[in-house]
Amino acid sequence: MKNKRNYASVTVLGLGKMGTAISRILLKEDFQVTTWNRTREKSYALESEGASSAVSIEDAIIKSEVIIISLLDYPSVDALLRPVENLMTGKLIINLTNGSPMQACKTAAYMLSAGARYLDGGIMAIPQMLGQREALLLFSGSEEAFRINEVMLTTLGTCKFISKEPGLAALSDLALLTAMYGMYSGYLQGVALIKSAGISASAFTPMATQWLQAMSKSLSRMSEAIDGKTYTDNVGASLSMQASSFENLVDTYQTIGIPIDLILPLKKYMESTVAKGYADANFSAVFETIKGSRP
Ligand code: FVH
Repeated sequence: MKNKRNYASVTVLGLGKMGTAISRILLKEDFQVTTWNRTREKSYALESEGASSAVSIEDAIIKSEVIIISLLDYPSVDALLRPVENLMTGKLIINLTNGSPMQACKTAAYMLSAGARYLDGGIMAIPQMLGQREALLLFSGSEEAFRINEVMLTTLGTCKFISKEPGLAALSDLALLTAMYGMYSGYLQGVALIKSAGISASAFTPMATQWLQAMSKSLSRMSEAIDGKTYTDNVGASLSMQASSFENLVDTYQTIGIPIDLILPLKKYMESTVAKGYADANFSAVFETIKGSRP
């Protein structure tokens, strides 16, 4: 096992819910943690747990070789760090702020030109999950910096290096969030239907969980069908059948008078995929209608 403490101190910029959770885990793992937050009061609790609060952003950067950033958004990161670029030489910047791939690439470029190494990260976890294996952290940028700091980063969760291309952790993060929002919107739409019959969300949820867990197993088969364009192999539920039964779903919501806006767009995509000749394919063929111009 590599030594976790191969540098004196880690600085955490941003003590929102996530930055506070990150600092707390690093403290528990015996790292020397320096913190900085725009609103000073948020650092008091961590001070009593052993963190040292920087008196200024300059002080926060000077104190450590490794700077972890967890701010609300990239404009806040840029506004904070652009004026102190001259202090970045030799530092490793690990930016865990959520953003777009374009923002990540832009920030990587100015950090590199300021003489820093840059790792962009996406956290696929809520603060309460941090420090557990279920928390997934995605990284892109300097692979060397990732490998050197992997032991420290792994104290936060399961870490995966995606690519040297700095924007790809952010892109992967957004793709995973897309999948999560699809699940949440389907769940909420289903709750709206079930509650119209006086059945509680709590009674519905164990059934929904069992169903979604079972169906999540089909994702790997879908991925194979998409990558290999083998949409008609081993079809258990044809797209034309699913497009037909989707009518029942729409009819029921409309009759009861519940808006179906969250999932109604699927109807159009299923129908146009069938019209393209994929009637006998499985559901993954809808990808052929939603994909961009890239293969
Ligand atoms: N919380 C979560 O579940 C998700 C999990 C996945 C990753 N996200 C991203 O993590 C970033 C931080 O999220 P957060 O939950 O910690 O957010 P807040 O609790 O709202 O804290 C925001 C911090 O950002 C500071 N801040 C905001 N604007 C500025 C600014 N212009 N200059 C300097 N600092 C700024 C704010 O400071 P203050 O309000 O306490 O003074 C907080 O430290 C985020 O990208 C999530 O998408 C979290």
